[in-house]
Amino acid sequence: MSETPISRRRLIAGAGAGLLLSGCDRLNQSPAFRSVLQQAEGLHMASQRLIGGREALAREFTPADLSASPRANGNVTAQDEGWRRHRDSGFADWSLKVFGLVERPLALPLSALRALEQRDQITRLDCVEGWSAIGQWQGPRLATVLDMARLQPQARYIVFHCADRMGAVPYYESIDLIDAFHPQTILAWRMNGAPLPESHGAPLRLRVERQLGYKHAKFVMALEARASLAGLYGGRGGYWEDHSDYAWYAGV
Ligand SMILES: Nc1nc2c(c(=O)[nH]1)N[C@H]1C(S)=C(S)[C@@H](COP(=O)(O)O)O[C@H]1N2
Ligand SMILES: [Mo]
Repeated sequence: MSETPISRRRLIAGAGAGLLLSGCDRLNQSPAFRSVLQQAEGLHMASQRLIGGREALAREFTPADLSASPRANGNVTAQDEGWRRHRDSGFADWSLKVFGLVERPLALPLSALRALEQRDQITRLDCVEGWSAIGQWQGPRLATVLDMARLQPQARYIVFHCADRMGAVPYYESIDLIDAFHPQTILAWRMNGAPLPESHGAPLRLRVERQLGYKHAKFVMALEARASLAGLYGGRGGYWEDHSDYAWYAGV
């Protein structure tokens, strides 16, 4: 009986395979991530995740910690004409598109997103400009939606296409599969107990709790699974990454 922990420690110390066996059980439950793990790059990402702690959870707060008047930053409305029509009809016929390297492209109305298993979390957004805000966010895990769409094995990044523009250029962002399958990464349609307000990215925004504010794409219209960020606008994976010195990976 007392031998089990020792042999487990030996296994972990002994080999990368041991690390995978001991540490990846939760991620392994996702069929999409399993197909990634079957490849060399997937193995590399998995060890990075264990060493760098990217699977660690962001701090969650209590209702007493909620910001009294949460700031809205960047664009507080969207210019896309389709989005404007949907806003004017309460997003009743709006749907989230899922396309790219998926077996099953999807168009999910808000009712479908609301019917999925939900996460409800009180978390803090840290903006690179030096302020932060604590809010309550609800929505399905991004992982749930990606598993419905079934990622193809070449998929490495999830890109978020937004309805707002910076000048002539739409806002866009991207994350890798470690953050995409992180348990706190959600597609939030509800903030502080009410439908997501326009200024915070109605009808749907990304919450990627281990990264800075500019990664939390608002006004999300579509998700695209890609093998590479090359060929996506400037190739650096996000609007600010392409137009400033902001890093693509912005861990907090
Ligand atoms: N589509 C879109 N998403 C965006 C932005 C934006 O201008 N457009 N601004 C980003 C920045 S810099 C921050 S700090 C957060 C602000 O989120 P909030 O408005 O809910 O506070 O949204 C991020 N997501
Ligand atoms: Mo920001």
